[in-house]
Amino acid sequence: MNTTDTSVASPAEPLSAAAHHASLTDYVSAGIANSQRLGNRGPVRYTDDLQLHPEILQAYWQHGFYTFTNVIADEEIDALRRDINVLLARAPTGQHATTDAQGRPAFGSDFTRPTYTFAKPLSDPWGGTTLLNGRHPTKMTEPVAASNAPDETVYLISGMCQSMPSGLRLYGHADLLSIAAAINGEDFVPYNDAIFVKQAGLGGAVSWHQDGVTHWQAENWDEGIHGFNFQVQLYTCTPYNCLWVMPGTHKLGKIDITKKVAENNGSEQLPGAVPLTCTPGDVTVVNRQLLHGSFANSSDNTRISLTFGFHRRSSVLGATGALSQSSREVYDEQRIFERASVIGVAIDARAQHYPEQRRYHYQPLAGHEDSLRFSEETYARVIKNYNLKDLSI
Ligand SMILES: O=C(O)CCC(=O)C(=O)O
Repeated sequence: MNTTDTSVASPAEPLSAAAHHASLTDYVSAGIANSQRLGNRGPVRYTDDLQLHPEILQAYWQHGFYTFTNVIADEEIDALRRDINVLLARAPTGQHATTDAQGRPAFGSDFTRPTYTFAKPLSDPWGGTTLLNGRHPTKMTEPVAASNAPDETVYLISGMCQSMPSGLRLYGHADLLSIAAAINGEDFVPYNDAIFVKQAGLGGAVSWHQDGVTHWQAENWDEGIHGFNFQVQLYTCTPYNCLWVMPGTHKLGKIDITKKVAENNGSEQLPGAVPLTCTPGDVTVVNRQLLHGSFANSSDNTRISLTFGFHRRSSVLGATGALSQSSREVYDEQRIFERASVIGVAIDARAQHYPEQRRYHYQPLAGHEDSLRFSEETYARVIKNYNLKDLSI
C-alpha cells in the first residue's frame, strides 16, 4: 500500500486506505499519550508463593486490561507462526469455496464448525448489524482496499486447539493459566477462542463493543462477571493495527455505544482510548466488559492475535448459550467438565513438548490427569470439535 498519498476524501466519496491511515494520525498520538500515563504493562510477576503479583491484579481491575510483556518465548512464537502460515496457505479461497489457492481440498473439512470466517478487505462485517447479539451497534469506516486486493480475506480462524499443535500447547501455558486463576479463581472455566487475522492493507475492523451479552442485569453483576480474553501477539502491534480499549469502562455496565459515537460527532475516534501496542510474544488481558475495538488495517503491518478467554465458574454454571452457542444449551456440570477437559489435554501436550517447563495444576481436573494425557485417543475424544462446547456468555 502506498502510504504517501494522504489526500483526504470528501465525506461523500469512500476513503482510500492511505487517507484512512492518515486520518488516524492525531488520534494515535493522543492514544499513545493516554497509554503512557497509565503504564499498566510489564512482565508476569509472582509473589514468593507463586501468586500473580497483587500490583498487577490491582492494575487489571482498575483499568480493565493489562499488557504482559515477553511472555511467550521466541521459539514458541516461531512455531505458532509456522502453524498459522500453514492454515492460511490451506484456507479456502472464500467463505463458500472448498479448495485452497493451489486447488487442493481446503483445510477444515474434518471439523463441524467452520475453521475460517472471511470478510471483504478493510470492511467492518459486524458493525451496525444484529450479528453476535447486536453487540457492535455502530459501523467503523470501511476504506477502499487496493485494486488488486482479493474479494474476501480471512478475518478469523476458529478452533486453534484442534487445528494447530502449537495452539493446543499454548492453551496449557502455565503463566497464562496462573493469570486466569488469579482473575477468575482457581476453579476458572474456559470461554472460546478465535484468531484475529488483520493482514496489512486488508484486515477488517472490529467495531466498538463490549463482549459480554448475558449478565448485564444480573443481581450479582460486577466488573468481572463476564470474564476476560487473552490475546497472544505473533507480530508487532502498532497503534494503526492494534486493539484499542477504553480504560475503566468495564465498571460502567452496558454502555450506549451509539450515543457515545453520536456525541463524538459521529466519529469512531472515541476520546480517551488506549492502543494495546505489543511486540511478538506479548500477551494482553482485556476484561470482556471493557469497551474495545479495532480499526480497518490500512497499515503496512499484519497483526495476528490468538484470542482465548476464561470465566469465573459461577458466571457460567447454569447459564444458557449465547453468541456462538444456541440459547437451548444449558451449561451444566458435565458440559463445563467436557469443555474444561481441553485445558487438561493442553497442559499435558505442553508438558510432553516442553518437559523442562513448569506444569500448571488445574484444580477442577485434579485426579483426571491420567485420562487426559495428550494422545490420539484424547485428541479424538476431547479435542476434536471441542469448540461446539464453548461456554459463551
Ligand atoms: O483483535 C481485535 O481486533 C478484536 C478483538 C475483540 O474484539 C475481542 O477479543 O473481543
